Amino acid sequence: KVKVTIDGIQTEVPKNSTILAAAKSLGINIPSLCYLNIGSADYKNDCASCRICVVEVEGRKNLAPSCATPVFEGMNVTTNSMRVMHSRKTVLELMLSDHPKDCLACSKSGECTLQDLAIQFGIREIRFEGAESTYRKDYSPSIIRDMDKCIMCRRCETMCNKIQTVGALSGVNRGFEAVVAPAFEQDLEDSVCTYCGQCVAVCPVGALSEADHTWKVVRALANPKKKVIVQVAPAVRAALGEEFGYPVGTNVEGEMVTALKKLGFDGVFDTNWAADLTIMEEASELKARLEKYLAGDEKALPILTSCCPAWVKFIEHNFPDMLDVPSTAKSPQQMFGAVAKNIWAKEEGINREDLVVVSVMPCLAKKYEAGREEFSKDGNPDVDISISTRELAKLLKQANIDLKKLEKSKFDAPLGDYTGAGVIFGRTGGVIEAATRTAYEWITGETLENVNFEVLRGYEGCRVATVKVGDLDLRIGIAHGLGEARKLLEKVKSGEEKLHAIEIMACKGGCVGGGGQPYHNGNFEIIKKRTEVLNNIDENCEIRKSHENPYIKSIYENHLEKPMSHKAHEMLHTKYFP
Ligand code: HC1
Ligand code: SF4
Repeated sequence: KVKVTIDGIQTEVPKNSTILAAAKSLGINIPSLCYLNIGSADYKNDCASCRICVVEVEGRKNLAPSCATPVFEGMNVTTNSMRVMHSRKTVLELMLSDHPKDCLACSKSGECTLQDLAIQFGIREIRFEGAESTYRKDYSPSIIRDMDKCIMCRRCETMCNKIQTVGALSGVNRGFEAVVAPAFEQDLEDSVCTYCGQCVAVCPVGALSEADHTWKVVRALANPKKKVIVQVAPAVRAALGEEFGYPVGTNVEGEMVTALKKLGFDGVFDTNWAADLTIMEEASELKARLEKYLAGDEKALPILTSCCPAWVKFIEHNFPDMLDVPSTAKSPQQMFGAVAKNIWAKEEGINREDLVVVSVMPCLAKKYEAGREEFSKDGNPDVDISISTRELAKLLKQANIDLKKLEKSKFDAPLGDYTGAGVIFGRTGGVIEAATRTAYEWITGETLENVNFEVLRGYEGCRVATVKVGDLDLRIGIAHGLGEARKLLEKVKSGEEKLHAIEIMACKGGCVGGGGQPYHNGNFEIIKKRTEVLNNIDENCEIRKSHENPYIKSIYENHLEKPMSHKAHEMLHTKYFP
């Protein structure tokens, strides 16, 4: 520990602390912009490019960026001298000099850190007349890049390169021409981007935002010729409340269902239900591949989960020789769409073309997934429109629907009834835990008494655990965050790690930390609280194994015969493309 004095207050802090962290421990919040720390040293952007967090250090001539300056014994820091405040304000004014002034119409208005700082520092005029850059906007299926708004904070680069190891974004050009872009300034759509949306999640301004589809939903709802139904992903209910002033970690499922009914959807259903269906197919596939493996076909395992579309795009780009490893089961979003359009619509007497399936997802890659060609029939997609948790919040606010004023209600039957196994899909380790609950019973023929596989839980980026299934020690790997996924897959590929089953989610924490969730600004504690919401729902579900879901059973009896049947294959499975 070292003794430091900050704004006249003495304290002791760990040796390697930065001034920013030391000040925070005293309750002094030094304003910052580019800095980002989501709980670990390798999950950090401390390039000190913005210079908003500068402070005075006694004995040092120049102001020091507090995010990147370590403390030393006897250090004396002033965070609020006239010189510091003047410097911060000037830096802000310089940033604003070439920043577009269309704040009113910006996608980030109201949630922009630069705007917040301009308010905090009372900027009333921009003293420096600067030229403004004029990059073309880049529209991809999931993400819009508006680089005129980029302040070169490098958060997206850190996220994409260091944490996700995708390498889709980096700084190109020099001086005024400098911009963060894919290689050769190509469009995101032509790059290796996975649409994980994590760059959007950390962009402090409006340079990166989701492709906003809220008005597509409004138009569909207003069209009297269309029946419009909605499915909501597991993780949405654990975070939507944050946009309406609920404490972080509040389950707003009931209020959310009421809100969606008020918006006018003809059916309010749950992706959790389809997650149960996914488990039926995935657990069957695991069992079948395990049998082959035990009969000597070493290549039959490991099996990889395939419900995360950013992860799927990542393996297609980066491990094209491993495309026989993921389960062929479609994601719950797509299984829901396929069942809704091919079975439910028929039962309800609705033509496929007259049914609009909307999904609310914590994820931006789900927009891209919904648009993949293999998930449509004669040009009509199984899922028509996908919006994020943030977009749903905006839509509800535009429609004067305040979640806090609503009673709870229940999802519509039958595509709304789910088990505890379905809801934990939304957190890291949940998909494989759900699959294990079902596979255990199918492989051993015994009833699983304790469904909580604690060994599969936790927040470590990459973890390996062994689960006893009868005589078999099933070795399971779990990774969240694409960087961790890459490391794990490389070990599997080289033979260093021998696993039977693997779950990969592109975002830290799984879907609860998805790129379409309310901004958490690098605070992993928020992601943990959302995780607890899903675990609590699971704990309180009467049925906690997917194969015991009554409507799942009946859909096989009436339409799909059994998991992995020819019909199930046609409707619920997919292919991957290098
Ligand atoms: Fe997910 Fe999934 S859990 S991918 O994380 O398999 O997005 O929540 O909807 O499809 O169910 C996301 C969440 C979601 C799918 C499910
Ligand atoms: Fe990189 Fe993900 Fe952003 Fe694409 S969406 S640029 S992969 S961080």
